[in-house]
Amino acid sequence: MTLSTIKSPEEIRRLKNFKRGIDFTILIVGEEGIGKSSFINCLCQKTVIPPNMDQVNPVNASLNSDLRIEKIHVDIVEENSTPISLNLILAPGFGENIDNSLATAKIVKYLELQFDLVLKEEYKIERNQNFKDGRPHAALYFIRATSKGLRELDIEVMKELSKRCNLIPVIGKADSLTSEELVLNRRLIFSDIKRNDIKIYDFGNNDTGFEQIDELNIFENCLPFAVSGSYETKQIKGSIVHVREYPWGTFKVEDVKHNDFTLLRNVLFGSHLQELKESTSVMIYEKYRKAKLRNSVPKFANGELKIAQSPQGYEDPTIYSTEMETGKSGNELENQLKDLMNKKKLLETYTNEVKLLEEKLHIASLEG
Ligand SMILES: Nc1nc2c(ncn2[C@@H]2O[C@H](COP(=O)(O)OP(=O)(O)OP(=O)(O)O)[C@@H](O)[C@H]2O)c(=O)[nH]1
Ligand SMILES: [Mg+2]
Repeated sequence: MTLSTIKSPEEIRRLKNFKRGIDFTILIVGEEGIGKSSFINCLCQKTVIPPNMDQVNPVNASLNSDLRIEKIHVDIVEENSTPISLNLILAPGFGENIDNSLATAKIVKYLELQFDLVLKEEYKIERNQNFKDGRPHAALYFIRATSKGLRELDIEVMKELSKRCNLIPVIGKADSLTSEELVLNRRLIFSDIKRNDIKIYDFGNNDTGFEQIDELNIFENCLPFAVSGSYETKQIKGSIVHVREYPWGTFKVEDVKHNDFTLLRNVLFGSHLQELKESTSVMIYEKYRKAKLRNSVPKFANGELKIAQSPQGYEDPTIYSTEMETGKSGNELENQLKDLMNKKKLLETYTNEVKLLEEKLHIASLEG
């Protein structure tokens, strides 16, 4: 091997990353017909969900009722960039009932289950090499622009999502709004978000390189992102773009002057990808883990071993049920603690014996 054939560390790192790809998971929630599938199609730059099809095959459908959780895997491979192994989590059936509180609860249950599975994995001595981390790194919530701000359902689900995900609010079908209507809707939705104390993802709290070009206030003016999607493509100036044709002209999905689609895509797949992943494991999951352990770590009350059943701050214990609490892991933890207490008692006995011997020695030395 000659010196010229040895790759630089940076090159090796890049090649390794390229081979492995970056895992990224997005949860997409929104009422029926708001443009989710069309948006996903543009986001992935390929037909992921065929047009006029409600959804693709329910792979790994985990909840069987009006609201289902479906997962789609897509490899995003683009020239000169690390491939993204993208997992999309969809919730078809959301918002279609009169009482949608159950739908929100089901999404919450699914998200908490993903946290619990990670927590359970962390507890293991022998980790599962093929464990798939299902925690979404971003949750896109599609809002219908009604010129009245958020609806009760939007508030309810956004509140719950924001506790468990990096929530990014999105206004769907942006092309159907005039610029004045968009400004009004953005203002109303944003003030409802603030008034209801919904914690959306904080774009200002990161080092993404955006500061250098003073584009941070882009996010302030663009929240919620107003996006459009389409299945129709057209060749314009040598490149294929997604379009929506109107009598007044052609609306181009990828055109930054027409809507925020490209900005949002860049945020998800570029500028904020790592930050969204870090924030998920360092902030969101950590908060959940602490709350969960604080309540499930065995406590001794009157000499009795007790294990609390539901995590504080993550309400609704009725929908909360995991193996961690009910099954093997709880018992394992209990046994470990009993073992620890026995050892502690033994240590106390030895310490007392040593103390006694020391005292005897001291007395003997005085007498002698
Ligand atoms: N004007 C406009 N129409 C859109 C846009 N995106 C989708 N549509 C249309 O809205 C209808 C529903 O679009 P979908 O993308 O299937 O919406 P969806 O949210 O996936 O719908 P469900 O899967 O049924 O919940 C279709 O007729 C689309 O052509 C958009 O950005 N602007
Ligand atoms: Mg759809």
